[in-house]
Amino acid sequence: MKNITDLLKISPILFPAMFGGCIDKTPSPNVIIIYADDLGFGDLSCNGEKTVRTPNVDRLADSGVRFTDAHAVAATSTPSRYSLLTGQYAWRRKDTGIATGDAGMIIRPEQVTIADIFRDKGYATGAVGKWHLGLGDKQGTQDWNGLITPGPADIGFDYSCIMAATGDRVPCVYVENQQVVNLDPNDPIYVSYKDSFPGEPLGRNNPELLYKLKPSHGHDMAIVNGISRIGYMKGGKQALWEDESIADSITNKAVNFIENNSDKPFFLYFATNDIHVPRFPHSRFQGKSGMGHRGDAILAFDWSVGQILDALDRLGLRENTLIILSSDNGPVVDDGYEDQAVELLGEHRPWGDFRGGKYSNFEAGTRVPFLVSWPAKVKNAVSDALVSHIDIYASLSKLIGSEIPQGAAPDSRDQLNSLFGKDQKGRDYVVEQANSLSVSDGTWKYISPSDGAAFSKWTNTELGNDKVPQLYNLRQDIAEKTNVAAEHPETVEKLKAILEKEKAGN
Ligand code: NG6
Ligand code: CA
Repeated sequence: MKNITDLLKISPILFPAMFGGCIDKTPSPNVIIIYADDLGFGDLSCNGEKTVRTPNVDRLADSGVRFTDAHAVAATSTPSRYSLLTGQYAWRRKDTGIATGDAGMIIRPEQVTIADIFRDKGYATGAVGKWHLGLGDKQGTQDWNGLITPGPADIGFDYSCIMAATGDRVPCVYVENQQVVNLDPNDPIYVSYKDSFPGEPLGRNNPELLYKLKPSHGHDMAIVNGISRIGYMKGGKQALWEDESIADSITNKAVNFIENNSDKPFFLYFATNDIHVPRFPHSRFQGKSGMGHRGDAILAFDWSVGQILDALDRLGLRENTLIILSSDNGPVVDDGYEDQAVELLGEHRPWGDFRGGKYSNFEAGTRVPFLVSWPAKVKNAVSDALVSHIDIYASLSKLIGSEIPQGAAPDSRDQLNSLFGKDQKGRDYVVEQANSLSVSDGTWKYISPSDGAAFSKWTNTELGNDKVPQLYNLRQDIAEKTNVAAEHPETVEKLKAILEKEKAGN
């Protein structure tokens, strides 16, 4: 295990929790990050859409700060998660794109993550739910039938119960403390992203076996639980998850973690499977939103949030628990399965007022729901401050009085005052990653030129790629309709220079 005290080369003094510059007697808060998957700004009723009801998330919003200009670091999962946990922009590394289910662990054991910071401070640390950051040393070399290492324990998490990648990627099993749960040793698991396994049915060859969901694009390989996925898998029948109970299973694990650690400070990274594809929520949610599986998955997500809040209330921990709720990237309606999300969307606007969505350079790619609640310390407010997940690392380190070792979290800055609603301005700018890099200062948004496609017909997303520089005035044109780069060359130059400086740094 890394020893941060050694990295800092200081004596192991335990600092009391620091807050607002003075020593505070409040015991160290518990910290929970609830990280939804593909949940759009408009997918929550607290953000103003009338077409969806998320009462438990609203409960959280009513007890904290609700942000209107908060950004995930990237418009897809792996780079966003990498950046959140390491405090380093994923685009600084080439190997941080959407990971396969057999990717080696992308965060290397020697990197100091935010979980390491908490663990070093005596917190119990846990990661539950979607991982999508790779496991093991190298792609395709994991032994899924033994201890899969390196894994979450090597990057700061004492406890983990995770899905290796995503719901739509094999292996479709839970991995608890780096071992597959409920595995029958007589039925070992094999995974490949190169070759299919002879004799195993595939979505593309056996559509008659797809009794739960059929793909709309891609997702035509291994069939698990009546749904075809990305990647090939064989064996492990007893360990396979059932899609309709994923929310229950991982939420229970998260609640157990809270219960088991209620007598000491804890840090929980709870990354839900909802509302990523394949969406196949439990029967108690199916048909309840009127918007098909996608809307029902939002209800399941909301239920999970309610379970966490109820557990904290039950244990008397709510007051001194800091909860951050957000999403890894913006929304997508058809992400590869025929689940009627498009047909039943109706008036609902997952992206709110913003253009684009998941995968896009436009705002809806990274402008995500963001709530911060800590009843003991933070007042209820709405904040337009410009904030980014990149700063969660340094801000939480500050909160618990930890110093960040040299070289760790190079892009993360302390923004506690913004997160707590005291500073209404936030960052000077945020860097957004999709196909291109963009910079927004809250008023102006610059998207760097690229050769990428302007539109994805598969997901029906405006990707925001253009061969020419784009500049939008978000104050006057929140939907990024009019490129005003030609009228404001000096602003283009200014934002471009910011980006170049960021790229040259760290
Ligand atoms: C894409 C998948 C999509 C989703 C995404 C990752 C296809 C056709 N599409 O490649 O379904 O899995 O990767 O999503 O395979 S993320 O939210 O985890 O980044
Ligand atoms: Ca995602």
